[in-house]
Amino acid sequence: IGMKKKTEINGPLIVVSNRLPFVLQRKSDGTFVRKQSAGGLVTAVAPVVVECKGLWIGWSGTHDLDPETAIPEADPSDNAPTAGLLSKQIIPVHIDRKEFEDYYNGCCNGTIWPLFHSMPDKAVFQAHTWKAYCTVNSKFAESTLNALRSILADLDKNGKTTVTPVVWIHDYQLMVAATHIRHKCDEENLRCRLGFFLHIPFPAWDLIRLFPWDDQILQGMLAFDFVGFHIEDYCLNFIDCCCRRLGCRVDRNSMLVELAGRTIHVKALPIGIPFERFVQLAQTAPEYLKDTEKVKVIIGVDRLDYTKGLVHRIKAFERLLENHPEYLEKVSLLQISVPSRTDVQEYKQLKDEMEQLIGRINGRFSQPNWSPIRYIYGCISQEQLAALYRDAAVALVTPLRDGMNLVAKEYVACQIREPGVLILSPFAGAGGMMHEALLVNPYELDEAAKTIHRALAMPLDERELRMTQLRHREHCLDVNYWMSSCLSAMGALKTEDGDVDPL
Ligand code: GDG
Repeated sequence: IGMKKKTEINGPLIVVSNRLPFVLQRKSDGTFVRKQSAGGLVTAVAPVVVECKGLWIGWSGTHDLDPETAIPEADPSDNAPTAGLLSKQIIPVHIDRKEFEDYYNGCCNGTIWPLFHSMPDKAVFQAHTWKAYCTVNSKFAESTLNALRSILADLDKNGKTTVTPVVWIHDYQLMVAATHIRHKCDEENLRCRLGFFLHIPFPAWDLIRLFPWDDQILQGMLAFDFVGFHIEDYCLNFIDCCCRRLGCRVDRNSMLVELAGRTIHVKALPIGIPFERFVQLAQTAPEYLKDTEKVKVIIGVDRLDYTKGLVHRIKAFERLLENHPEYLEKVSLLQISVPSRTDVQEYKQLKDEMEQLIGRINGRFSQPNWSPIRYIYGCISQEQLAALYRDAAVALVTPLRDGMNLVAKEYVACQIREPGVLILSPFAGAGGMMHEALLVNPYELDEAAKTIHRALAMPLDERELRMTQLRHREHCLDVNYWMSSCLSAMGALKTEDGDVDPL
């Protein structure tokens, strides 16, 4: 442990993401307050933006915000990681309701999300939503350019003419924003380094080619200087697409792509979690599972999303109960499903399907004082989440496809008492690195049921051995490590302290 690189930044950083690191909520008197988001990404990135006096550009989470309205400062009692961000460091992008509907529910979540998760049958291709996607990306680009112009004017005024600002754009909502930024930077001779990180998978060429505007996506991504993905497979898919669709010269070993005389650097940077924060929460959180003595709890925690393999998971658990009646009244599955993208049709259908399926299984197996499945449709506090991770005997993390998956990592971080077992899908990015988990193909229901049985019956020494290794890796490769690796890859770090690569 102790592999953290020093994150001393060599210039201003502009972070751009679909959403700001907090959402704005209107109070009854008409003014707005910040409502914090607890994600690991925000926890890692916000302090760096605070430290380098950088900026964060994103949508505010509301269509009601008037462009003239000032962003509220943090409440003095606020101790969230974003509290240090002054209102002048926050730049909201205004998107009207209809445009947002086409851009976000339409193109981002109705087209790109399913396609990039290799589920093309769920993808809807429509010219007008793609148009909205491009328009909104240009809006983000315009805000970024305005910020960049004023940062550069400031730097130049203070004689810091060699300092180059870094623009770091996140995720699949903003894959073509750099096209416009690059064009204007060339035209106006603005210096900046453009970096991008994709949080979801990048699929193979035979899926990307289904997208009618695939060339524009690839060109958009190649307008960056640096493009990061969670794992090497996604990097290689991307490089392959650039080669086949655009005829770029590529170097797969060094992960370089050439376009119009520029060289784009591609790199795998697997995201981690705030490991120590989860350990701390697990140490202090009270017990919520009163009956852990009698009933072993298997936990599942996911956004309610068809990529997460929830229906397959519930069916595998049913198969376990069919094949192993000895678990009746001894084991229960606690599934927490966070409402997500509730305006999109596929998500409404999934909600109904889950409720029916769980109702049927509970009806089939329940006893007066025991039910096989406890289902929460909602969000719980991070403290409660940590306690549940800590006390669950097994975690089922079985997505059909997932960029990385943080739940697998959070579960092992919280395993500070008698170790449990992580069951993980090889189709999550995390599956390629967390070798000591029990890996199972979620589509194979019998195998999945057998794997749950194996986890429940695993001897303590084997559980300890596996969990120790898993926890060690996640502690080393935590979100701070990821953050400094990204900054370093984008050339934004002042010092590299020569740390050994823990892999
Ligand atoms: C995307 C990619 C990639 C969940 N329920 C509750 C709750 N959560 C938190 C978890 C975890 C996060 O939500 C979910 O993260 P995942 O990584 O599992 O999934 P996505 O939302 O799909 O994230 C994914 C990630 O980006 C990062 O790059 O790993 O592959 O799809 O942190 O803890 N948090 C609280 N209550 C809940 O009920 N407080």
